[in-house]
Amino acid sequence: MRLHRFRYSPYARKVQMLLDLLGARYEINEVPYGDRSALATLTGGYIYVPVLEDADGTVVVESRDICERLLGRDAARRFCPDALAGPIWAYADFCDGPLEDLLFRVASPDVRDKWRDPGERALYTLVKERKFGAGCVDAWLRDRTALLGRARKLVAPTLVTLAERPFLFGEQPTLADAALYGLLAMLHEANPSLVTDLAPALEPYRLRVEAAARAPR
Ligand SMILES: N[C@@H](CCC(=O)N[C@@H](CS)C(=O)NCC(=O)O)C(=O)O
Repeated sequence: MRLHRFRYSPYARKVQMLLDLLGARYEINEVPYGDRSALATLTGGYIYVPVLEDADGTVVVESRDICERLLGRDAARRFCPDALAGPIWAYADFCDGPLEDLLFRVASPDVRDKWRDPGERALYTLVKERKFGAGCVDAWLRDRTALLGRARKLVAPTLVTLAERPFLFGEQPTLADAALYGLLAMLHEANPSLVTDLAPALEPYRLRVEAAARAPR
C-alpha cells in the first residue's frame, strides 16, 4: 500500500495512524505541495490528500472512505467493534468536522511559516485566502487565543473521559483515537507546544496512541 500525504494533514495522519494500529505494511509518499502532477495522474484529477493506493492497486480518496475500507477487513474489527460503531464514527466525524474547523486555523500560521520554498508558502496562503478571505492566516494568528478557547470547550468532555481511561472507548485505541490523533499530529507538526496549549493532558495521550501503534500485535 502507499499513502500519499502532506505531513501536517490531519486527515492523512488519521489514516496513517489507522494503518499503524492495524500493523499494515505501507509506504509514505510526501506529496510536493507545489507539484501534484503525479497525484493528479494517479487519481484522475483529485489533488487533495490523503490518497491511498491499496495493495490491489485500487486508488481510494477521501479519508472517511479510506478508513471505511480499512475497517472492513476482519483484522480491523477491534478498531470499530459493532457494538460501538455508532459512537466511534460519530466521534471521528466530530474530529473531522467541528474540531478540525477550529484547529486547522490554530495550526495554519505555523504550517505556512514552515514552508521553505517561497512558492509553496505563497501557494498555501493563496489556497487559504481564496476560501477564507485575504489576510485570513494572519487573522488566525491574532485570534489564536480565542480559537484555542473555543477548541478547549469542544475537547473538555474528551479530557474528562481520558482522565478515566487511556483511550476514548476504553483500554484499546479505536478509529476515534486515530481521528483525534490526526488533529494532534497536525498541531504537533505546526508547533509542538500547540498540543499542550490546547490541553496538557493531550500530549501524553498523543504519545500513548503512538506507543499503541508501535506495540507488537
Ligand atoms: N474530506 C477530505 C479532506 C481532505 C483535505 O482537505 N485535505 C487537505 C489537507 S488537510 C488538502 O489536501 N488540501 C489541499 C491544499 O491545501 O491545497 C478528506 O477527509 O480526505
